[in-house]
Amino acid sequence: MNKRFALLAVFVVLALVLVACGGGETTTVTETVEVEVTRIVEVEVAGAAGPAEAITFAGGGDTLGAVQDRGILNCGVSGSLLAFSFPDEDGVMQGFDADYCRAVAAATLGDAEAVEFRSSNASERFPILQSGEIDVLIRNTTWTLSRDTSLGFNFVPTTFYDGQGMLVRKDSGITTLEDMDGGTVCVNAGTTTEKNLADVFRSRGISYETVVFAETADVRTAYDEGRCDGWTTDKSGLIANSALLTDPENHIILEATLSKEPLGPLVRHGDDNWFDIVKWTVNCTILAEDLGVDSSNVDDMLGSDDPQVLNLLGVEGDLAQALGLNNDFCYQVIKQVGNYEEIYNRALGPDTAYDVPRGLNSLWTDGGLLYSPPFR
Ligand SMILES: N[C@@H](CCC(=O)N[C@@H](CS)C(=O)NCC(=O)O)C(=O)O
Repeated sequence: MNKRFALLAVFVVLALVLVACGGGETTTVTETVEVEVTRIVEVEVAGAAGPAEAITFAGGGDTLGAVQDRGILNCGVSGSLLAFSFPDEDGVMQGFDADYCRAVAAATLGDAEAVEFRSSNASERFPILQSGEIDVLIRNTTWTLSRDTSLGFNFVPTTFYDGQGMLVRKDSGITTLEDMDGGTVCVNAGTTTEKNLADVFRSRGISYETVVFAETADVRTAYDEGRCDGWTTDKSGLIANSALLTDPENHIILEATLSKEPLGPLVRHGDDNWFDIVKWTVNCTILAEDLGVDSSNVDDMLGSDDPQVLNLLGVEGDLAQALGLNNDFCYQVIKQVGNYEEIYNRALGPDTAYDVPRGLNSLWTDGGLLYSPPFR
């Protein structure tokens, strides 16, 4: 038991006043949750629509110590987004985001399966991270300025570069956003999606009405039943979700991309060490792909002649000690979960129903945006 940060299981009633994603609106959320509190930090949140409000959240402290004492990583996911986090027929959470939860567990606990997945809709996801109910949120969440600052989070390097798209029925005759003038659009509440839709349609002079739901299943049903002309969200979400429509082949995603949606893990403000750990876990998966290290050859790679590989896998040096981790943390990630390419392909690659081209999610050497700083 870490004496410095002995954990207390307490009931905390939190009245959180949050700036809705993208700013401009405020949402009042009252939550009663059981949380493990290491230290309480008071922060001022400057809401876009009013004076600064005080929120209390379980920030700071020793998240690594808490995770290791617990022996389990509490990881927030969507839980209802195919390819990213969705339970399989045995109830096991699968997908790209779920595997990044496993990567953090492998790095910090040496066991990729030591994860408690906490499902959340778009509006719940931030309160459960602020309250300490989860240690990290890995839930197709877009890195924005307001989330990175006033909401009190730190985003690690992006794991999936996405953009907002629009799904329409093939027989609707709609081929451009302008064709949607006067129409209706189905959208998820509490997302960047709502705000981007308003910005793009206003700037292009397109009039429209929204039909808004908290749960994606309700958005999908409404669109499927013809209550909306279009359904807008991250393109990855449209690709995955459209598989659940009654007639998936009768719909198309328009060419237009309405926004940039850099998706990736985030942690609370106030614990730089934990921020570094999640950040270098992601970097480990990217650099491993870059150096040709994967789960099938990682044991052989322990005998590599390449000093970069030896540093990455912790065979030489003691870089991981500065993170408070074992020197083999990245070895464990690659051995148990795989490098970026393996994680991507398992969820979205050519052998899946989605077959999403890597595009911006290629390594920098292949014209993409994935680039890990050195393990030095
Ligand atoms: N990336 C956007 C949108 C994220 C989002 O919540 N998308 C919906 C539609 S794909 C979703 O994840 N739904 C699954 C769920 O509600 O669990 C954001 O961060 O605001």
